[in-house]
Amino acid sequence: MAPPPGRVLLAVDRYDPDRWARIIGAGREVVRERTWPEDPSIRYAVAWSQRPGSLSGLPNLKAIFSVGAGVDHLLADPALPDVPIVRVVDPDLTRYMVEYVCWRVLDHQRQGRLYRAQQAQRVWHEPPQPLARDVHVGIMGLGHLGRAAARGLLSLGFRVNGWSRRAQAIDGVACFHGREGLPAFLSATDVLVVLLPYTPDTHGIVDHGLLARLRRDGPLGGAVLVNAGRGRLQKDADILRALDDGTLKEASLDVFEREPLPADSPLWSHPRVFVTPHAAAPSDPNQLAPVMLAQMAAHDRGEPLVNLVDRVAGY
Ligand code: NDP
Ligand code: OXD
Repeated sequence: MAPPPGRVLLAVDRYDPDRWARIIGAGREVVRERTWPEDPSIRYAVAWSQRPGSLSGLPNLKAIFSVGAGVDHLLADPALPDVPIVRVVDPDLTRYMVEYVCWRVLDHQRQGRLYRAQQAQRVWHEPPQPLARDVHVGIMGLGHLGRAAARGLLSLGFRVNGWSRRAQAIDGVACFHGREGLPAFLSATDVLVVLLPYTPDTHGIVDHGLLARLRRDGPLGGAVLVNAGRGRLQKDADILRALDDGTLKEASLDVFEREPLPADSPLWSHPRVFVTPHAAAPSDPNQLAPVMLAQMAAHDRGEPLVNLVDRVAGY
């Protein structure tokens, strides 16, 4: 008789844990808490921002599945067990991110803020309109999401630059890499789109010094920031300073140093900031949980896991 499939420990504090439990529970027994400390029945964990130590000491744990594309929330746990980590790479999540990036870049290019203000004042005025082909969008992070966003922006006619850790080649994209490639990348960029993972290397990278290197004399009349990567890539106070001293014209921020964004943050009411609540590309258990269950079953049959995290690189 085949052994019963191992149980799944669900350690998710976001994205509606009850829904995750229900959908994963259709394929495997799910536990929200261990029955005893070294519970041998647990074979997989599905996690987002788990309590530190809550996945350690499980003798039969085979892999951890991140509920998100980013895994900084998992790696922050000093007692994270040394098993493979599978992250989300999913066409629907990618599509959401491409939509978010194109929406925000188009809104900045087509002067959405100005028209909203004009409408509020009943002003009928058509300012000069910059062409997409004159706007250079620079994407920090050329992974699954950055590359897809680049293709979306190219299809809208924007010029696209990209920056990554290692050298990359993408048709139609001017690619830069490494710290040495950063100054040239920034000085050729009007709209900076941040799609990096949060790692020790990228911590606080979007600071005033970096923003000051963006092109400010381009067709938008100033530099623009769009961050949908992680909040701790940026320094919120530096963004405010850059907006107020003319370094930045506008920003669209989906992520923040502290989330939820504290009610007293000046970013909420800044007239040139567009805030969304870490909603650029949600992880939907309807799509993602069946894929995780299929990977668990394949792994139980001896097949390799896919979309594994490189723990040394941190993403
Ligand atoms: P990938 O791992 O596929 O790609 C990461 C990219 O970042 C790679 O191009 C990598 O370079 C680059 N990178 C990493 N470290 C550095 C560094 N030190 N210097 C320069 N480049 C670096 O990630 P995804 O594209 O799938 O996702 C990116 C991030 O988006 C996630 O980590 C997550 O934080 C965020 N995210 C946010 C969401 C939201 O709703 N706001 C939803 C989903 C994800 P290289 O190509 O050389 O490896
Ligand atoms: C993710 C996220 O990393 O939702 O997928 O931020």
